[in-house]
Amino acid sequence: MSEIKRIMINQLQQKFSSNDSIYFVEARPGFPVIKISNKWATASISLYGGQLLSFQPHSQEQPVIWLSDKVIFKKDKAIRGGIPLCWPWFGSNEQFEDQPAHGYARISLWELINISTLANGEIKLELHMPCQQYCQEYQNINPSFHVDLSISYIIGQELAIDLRTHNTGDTPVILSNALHSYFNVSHIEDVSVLGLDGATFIDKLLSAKKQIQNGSLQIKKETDRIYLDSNNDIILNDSGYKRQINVSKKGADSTVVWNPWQQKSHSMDDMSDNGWKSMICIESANVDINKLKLNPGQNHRLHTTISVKKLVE
Ligand code: TA6
Repeated sequence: MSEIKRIMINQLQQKFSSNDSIYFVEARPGFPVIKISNKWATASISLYGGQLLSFQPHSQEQPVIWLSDKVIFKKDKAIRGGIPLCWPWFGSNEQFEDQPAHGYARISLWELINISTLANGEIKLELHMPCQQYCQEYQNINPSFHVDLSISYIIGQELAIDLRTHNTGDTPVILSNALHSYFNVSHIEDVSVLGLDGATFIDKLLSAKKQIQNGSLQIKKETDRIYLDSNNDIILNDSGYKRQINVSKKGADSTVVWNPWQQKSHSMDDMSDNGWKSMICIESANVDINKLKLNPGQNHRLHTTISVKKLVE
């Protein structure tokens, strides 16, 4: 690890040592991770990607958020699992094909700005994405794009996330964003997704054909769907873990549902061959027809709250 990276950890420890609910580790040299443990839950957040890696309320025997057991921490590579931040585009960049998939927020090094303890013992963490490498490169090819990004996490009985985008430039910008949340499940065939009934979705595996969701969604094969104008709470019923994960959202008009299934799992170097069986992505997003247009000075907040309760059979 470079000396600069070692200093970073020491500086973080010193700057935020007053809060005894947090400490810092390195996922591997140069990849600082904030570990949180309070009266409600344990969690961890990677400064690389600015993303949450884990969340487990003390009430839960199993983690709520899934992280690959073959996760790779490597520069320019997104972390497989947790809640990667897709921004300022989703999927490939239609205008600049050589740009990284899902944008550059999830492969940038973020700064920890503040940690505070709220009245009921929840821990709030505020992070900011400085415009470095990828961001600067993107501004070089897209000079009118001057947009600032920050995120806050509140770790409590629930997990609350606010992804805030601010157009600091002098021209309108169009962008997409998503909290690409990986949820930990007992077995993909034991879960049911509610809250999408009647929504129009794009099936990315069927040449983006649009269809209407009928009732709840069960996953029986590779699934990659973008639900449009979908801002209901999404409920993930897991009969194996006898729990219900509720994903409520504001400022997120799309919902993305993804499971790679067996063959695609096998093709990914950072996912075990059986990884697909214990995860499902339910993403709070603004993509496709729900893309965002931000005028100069305008802010946007994508909010999601993740909560867990016993499944009522
Ligand atoms: O959110 C679903 C999706 O867009 C899928 O198409 C798949 O590519 C997934 O994201 C994971 O993308 P990643 O770049 O993290 O491998």
